[in-house]
Amino acid sequence: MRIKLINPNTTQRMTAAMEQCARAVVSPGTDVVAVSPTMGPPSIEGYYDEALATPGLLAEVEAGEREGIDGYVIACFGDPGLYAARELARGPVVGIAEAAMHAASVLAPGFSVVTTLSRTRAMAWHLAERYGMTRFCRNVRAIDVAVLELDEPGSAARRAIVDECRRALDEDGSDAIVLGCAGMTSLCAQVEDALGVPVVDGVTAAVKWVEALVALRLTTAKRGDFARPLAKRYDGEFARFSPSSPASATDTPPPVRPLRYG
Ligand code: 2AL
Repeated sequence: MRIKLINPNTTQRMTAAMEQCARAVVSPGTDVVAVSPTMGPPSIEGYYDEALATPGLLAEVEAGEREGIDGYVIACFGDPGLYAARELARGPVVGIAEAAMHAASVLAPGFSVVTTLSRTRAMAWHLAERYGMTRFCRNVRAIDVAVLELDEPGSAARRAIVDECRRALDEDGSDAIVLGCAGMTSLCAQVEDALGVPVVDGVTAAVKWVEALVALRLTTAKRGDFARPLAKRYDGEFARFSPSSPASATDTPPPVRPLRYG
């Protein structure tokens, strides 16, 4: 199977780091294709960044449908464009915040999210509400390190994350941590070793979830809210995003694949 991991920001080194972590967790026979759009913000740190990252992300999903991709991961903690991507995709689409929060909710009675900038804390709370996770999400904390500073040489990010996680465990009544940025993926194992509690990275959690759904031959429902967008002509620079007619090849049902275990 082929899973497309889309980093909706344009920073290739982040995409490459995520690809490495994703490839380390998938089963033999699963290929992870990691991409970032050619247009959009280099990091996503607010609603405006999210909005302008979304067209490039959706173009990658539409291209994936032509490439025969089986499922998608949206690898940014705001899960930008998640529902729009589901309208385009035949296979499952999972966001990393969605995957990480759901995973943490079965590992511990309560978790804290530790994210990058304070300004994105409310975004994470909105996602917890959207996913029915407020029962489990005890707090959303920020280290106030910008996304692109996380992996800078000599960055104090790992130390800042561990310190904030310790405060979360002491003060929030949480027993697990959700890492609140795709740029934290490669730090996950070190943070978990330092803390001794479950630390969930959404990139790897989402990749394994998509892999499981595809192995179960489950696809995105094409009745109702996630049906293909209605065909119409968009104006101006968005003309190339105009949804095609519902009778297009992308609406033919997926081929039935045999169930495969192992
Ligand atoms: C993110 C993320 O995961 N990638 C990005 O560019 N911004 N989210 C965040 N809260 O820092």
